[in-house]
Amino acid sequence: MIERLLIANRGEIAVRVARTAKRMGIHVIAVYSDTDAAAMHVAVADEAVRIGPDAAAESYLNIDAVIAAARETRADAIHPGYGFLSENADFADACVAAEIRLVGPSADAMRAMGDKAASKEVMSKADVPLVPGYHGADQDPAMLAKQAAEIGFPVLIKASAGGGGRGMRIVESADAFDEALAAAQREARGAFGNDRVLIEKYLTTPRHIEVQVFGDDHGNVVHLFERDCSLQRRYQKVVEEAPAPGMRDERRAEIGAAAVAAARAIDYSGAGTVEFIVDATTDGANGPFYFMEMNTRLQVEHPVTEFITGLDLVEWQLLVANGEALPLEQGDISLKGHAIEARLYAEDPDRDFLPAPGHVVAFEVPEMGASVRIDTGVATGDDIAVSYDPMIAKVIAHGADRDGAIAALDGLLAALVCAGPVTNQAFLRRAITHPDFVCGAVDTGFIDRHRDALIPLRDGVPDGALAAVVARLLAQRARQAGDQASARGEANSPWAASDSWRANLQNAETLLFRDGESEVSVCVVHDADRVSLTLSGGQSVDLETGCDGWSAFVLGNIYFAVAAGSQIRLERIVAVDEASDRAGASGGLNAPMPGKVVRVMVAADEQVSRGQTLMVLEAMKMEHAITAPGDGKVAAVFFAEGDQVAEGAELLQLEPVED
Ligand code: MV4
Repeated sequence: MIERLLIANRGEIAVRVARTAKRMGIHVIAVYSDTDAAAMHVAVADEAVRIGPDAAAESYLNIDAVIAAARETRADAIHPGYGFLSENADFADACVAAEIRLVGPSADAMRAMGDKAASKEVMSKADVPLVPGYHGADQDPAMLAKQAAEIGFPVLIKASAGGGGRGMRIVESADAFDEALAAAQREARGAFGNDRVLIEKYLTTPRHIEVQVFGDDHGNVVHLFERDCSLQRRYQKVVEEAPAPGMRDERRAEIGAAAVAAARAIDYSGAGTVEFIVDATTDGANGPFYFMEMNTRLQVEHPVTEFITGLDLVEWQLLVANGEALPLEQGDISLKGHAIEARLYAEDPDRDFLPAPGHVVAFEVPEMGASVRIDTGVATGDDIAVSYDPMIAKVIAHGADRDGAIAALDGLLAALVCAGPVTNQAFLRRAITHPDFVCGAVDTGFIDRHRDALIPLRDGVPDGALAAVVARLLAQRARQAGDQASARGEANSPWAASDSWRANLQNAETLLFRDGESEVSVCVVHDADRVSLTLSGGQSVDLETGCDGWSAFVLGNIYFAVAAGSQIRLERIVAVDEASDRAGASGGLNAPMPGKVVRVMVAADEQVSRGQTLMVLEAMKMEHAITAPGDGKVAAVFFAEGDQVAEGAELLQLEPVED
């Protein structure tokens, strides 16, 4: 019986695995890199071990460090989660050598499925359908060209060792073949150190449909139905659902049986996923299906399967690792309702979904219920690190039917507050409410095809967002004024009153913000009993009633307005006269962007004058000076030269000069 489980992972999956393990009475051991020392996955564990610095190669991918941590903590099993070491056969061997159970399949099963051409050979022998193609060892270019012609154009050349679209080339006609082959081989050699390729008939409208399978060490194999993961960008999934929209029960039974045959062909034990590609040209999810690859681990999107089956897949993994038989037979497993998962990423849809790591200023999760679930390893105040995957959370909803699931997921995405990093939150809402998604017309081209509708250009800053930002700014000033007053022992002074934040009450003040490339100005008008804004369009907005559902968060001089899953980032442009207006500079100075500290020019207790350069950051190959906003004294310096800093990180603390 597993009593002490080490989880060799981080983030939401480590938190997820810990939840079930603890419920089963298992002692949970976390591992962490330096940057993760205070992460949620460490906090939820019973015990935690540092395994190395931030670089994954030196921590979460370091087999020796993980095994040493397991030995040191007397773990009797290791759960690898997904990614990192989860499909690493050498790691599986190392676990065997250390006499620690790995919650996962054998090293042999991992090796059998690790190479695309080899895995297709195994599946072909087991009568699992394959895309018409060639996956032999003979790589003579003339022979490959002949194979392509026999298959019929268009064909797809794929790297045998590949993944993630690298080393892949579509070839439309015979005369383009030789050049495409050379390019695919070059790319494969560079990416995988192996230039072997396979050639397949190219499907122009494919769906990615995968089947969850489970095996045990007693010869039982079952499937837990399929998931449709067709919504992808950069060959990475963003929305996954179960069951596949429009798939008929008969086809469901066929694809499930094919997946079970695939797992049996390699004596599979534990949780696995058999990926198929479905030709959705004429009959949607019911088109012909072909084996693509098998993933020998638990997958990111397992929660949708848990929702429709009512099962806990991590519990099943732990039971199988204990040597027990699967808890249910195929006939006892039934499908209920529909579930959809959306992956919330720190990435910028406007920049082709480039990762956008940053500081999480606010992460507020709505109340969970029986049909909604958010899996995350992130909390307010965390940084989405550059070193790892930028996924923030998985947002999942279950409904009696697909429409119910869409409505519940959209409501959940609208209620979730995530301020700070640029995210795909608004994009996700648009994707799952797009008419084509709602009617089940999904395929792998969905996001590209609907790019304009899913990623619209924003036209200015909504009045409500601006009102929320100004309200936040005024509240902050009032609090600071109050703090200064109470520090002077003047609890009831006018400084403490929020409606008169300055002794010399100004009737009107212009605030300036940067919104991307453009500037936004707003005039704040203080009347006797109310504050209103005059916007650049001339319209007047009452500060108290005009926020229109927006709320705002602040980090240094950057304001984040959020409403219903959308976020607007405004950078305050502080006029020089306000800085000199203050008695002195005081408070924190924050990094305006993620970067590296290249120079630290002051030390604690040093007197500084307004405009003096205190620190130099390097970001995106450019240097940015951090200067003193006024005369003061350095209270603390939080970083040294060479340190990496997250956006918004407090760099130095200044205090006013004593009179
Ligand atoms: C294909 C295909 C069309 N025809 N194979 C992309 C990544 C790799 N895992 C398999 N991929 C594809 N293989 C044939 N014969 C189209 C894709 C493909 C794709 C597949 C699943 C999900 C998203 C995709 C996006 C573009 C292309």
